[in-house]
Amino acid sequence: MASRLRIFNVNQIINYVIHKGRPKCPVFLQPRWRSTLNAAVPPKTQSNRKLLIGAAFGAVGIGFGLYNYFLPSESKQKHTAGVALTEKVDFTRNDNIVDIKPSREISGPANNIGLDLTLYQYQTCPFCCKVRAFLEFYGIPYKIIEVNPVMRQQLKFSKYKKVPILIAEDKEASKKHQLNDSSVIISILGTFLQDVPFGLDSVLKYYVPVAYINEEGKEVEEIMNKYFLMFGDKYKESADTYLKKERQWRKWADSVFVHVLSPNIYRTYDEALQAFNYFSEVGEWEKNFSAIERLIVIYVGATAMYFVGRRLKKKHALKDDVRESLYDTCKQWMKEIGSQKKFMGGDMPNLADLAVYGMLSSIEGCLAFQDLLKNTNIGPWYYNVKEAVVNHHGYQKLKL
Ligand SMILES: N[C@@H](CCC(=O)N[C@@H](CS)C(=O)NCC(=O)O)C(=O)O
Ligand SMILES: *[C@@H]1O[C@H](CO)[C@@H](O)[C@H](O)[C@H]1NC(C)=O
Ligand SMILES: CC(=O)N[C@H]1CO[C@H](CO)[C@@H](O)[C@@H]1O
Repeated sequence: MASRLRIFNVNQIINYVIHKGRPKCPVFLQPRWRSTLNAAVPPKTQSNRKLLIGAAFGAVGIGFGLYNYFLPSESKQKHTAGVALTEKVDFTRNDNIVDIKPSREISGPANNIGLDLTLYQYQTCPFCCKVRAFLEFYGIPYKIIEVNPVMRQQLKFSKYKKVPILIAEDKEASKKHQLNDSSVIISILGTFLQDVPFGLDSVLKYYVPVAYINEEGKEVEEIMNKYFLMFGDKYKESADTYLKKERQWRKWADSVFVHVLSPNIYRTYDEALQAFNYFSEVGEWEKNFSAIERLIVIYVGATAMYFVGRRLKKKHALKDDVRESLYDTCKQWMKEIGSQKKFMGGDMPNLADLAVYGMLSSIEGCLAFQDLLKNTNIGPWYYNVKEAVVNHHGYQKLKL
C-alpha cells in the first residue's frame, strides 16, 4: 500500500501547479491506471514528471502557428492524384511494435477492407474520441490499446509520443504502418476508403511528412496536406467549395474548438470534481482502483485540473465566463450549418461534423455539456450525428 501511495506525491502536485507545468491533454482522463499504480516509478522518470496526473494531461495546441504558414495554398492544391511525392512508402512501416493484448475490440460491418487496425489512445482524449467517431461511423472494426498516461510504456515502440496513434496492418502484405495524429489518420483512411483496391501503400505516398524547424527552434515533422483527401480521377471540380469548407472546419475543430473544452469542464472546483467522477464512471475506476486510490485521484486530479483550466483560459483568451466562449464557439458552428441542412455535410455527416461531434463527445457526461444543450441549439445536431455514428451510417456510403 505504501508503495502505491508514494505515487501521489503532494509536493509534486503543488510543484506542478505552481510552476505551471504544461497540461498535456485538454480533457483527458484515462481509465486503466491499475498497472501504473502498482508499478514502481524509476526515480529519474519521477523527477521528470512533475505530477502524476499532470503528466497525463497531454499538451495540445502548440505549434499551430507555423503550421498555417506551411499549409499548401488552397488554390494550388488540387484533389487530383497529381504526383505522388515518393515511391518509397516504407517510412511508415514499423516493425518495433510489441504485441500487447488489446484493452478491447470494437466490431463493425466493414470488416473486409484488408486492414487490421489498432488504436493507441486515452478514452476521454478529444483527439482520440474524434478518431473513434470516424471509425464507428464507417463501421470499421478495430482494437484499442489504452495507453498508460504516466508511464506510457505502450508507446515505447514509437518515436512519436502522442495519442492517438493508429497501427494499420496491411493483412495481405503483412506490413504494419504507423499513422500519427488524429487528422492525418482520418485523411489517410478517408482517402483509402474511397478506393480500397488502390491500397494503403499507395495512399501513403500522398501523405509524406516534411521536417522543419519551428518557432522554438525544434525540428518537427508535419504532413502538409493533413486536412486533404485525395480523390484521384474521382475528383470533381464542382465539389471544390464544399471540400474547402469541410477542410476549414476540420482544422477549426483542432485549433479552436478543442481549446474551449477543458476550461469549461474544470471551470469551478465542483465541476472539476464532477468531471472526475464522470471519468471514474467511464473508466470503471471502482473496479480498477482501491477506494482510497480512487478518491485520491479524483480529488487531487480535480484540484490540479481546476488550476490547469484557468491557465488554459488565459492562454486561449477565453471570455471571463468560459461558458460564454463555449456557447459562442458552438453557435458559430451551428450558424455555419444553417437551418436548411441536417449536417454540415448535408444529409450525412461529413468529416467536419465527425470531428466536432467526436471532440464534443469527450465531455458528454459533464455539467458543461448539459449547460451547452440548455443554452444553444446544438443538441439536435449532436444527437443526429450520434445516431449516424452509432448506427454506422457511413458504411452504406462505402463501395467495398
Ligand atoms: N495533433 C494531435 C494532438 C494529439 C495530442 O495532443 N494528444 C495528447 C493527448 S489528448 C497527447 O498525447 N499528449 C502527450 C504529449 O503531448 O506528450 C492529434 O490531432 O492527434
Ligand atoms: C509516425 O511516426 C513514426 C515515428 O515514430 C514514423 O516512423 C512514421 O513514419 C510516422 N507516420 C507517418 C504517417 O508519418
Ligand atoms: C476500464 C478498465 O480498465 N476496466 C477493467 C477493470 O477491471 C476489470 C476486472 O479486473 C476488467 O475486466 C475491466 O476491463
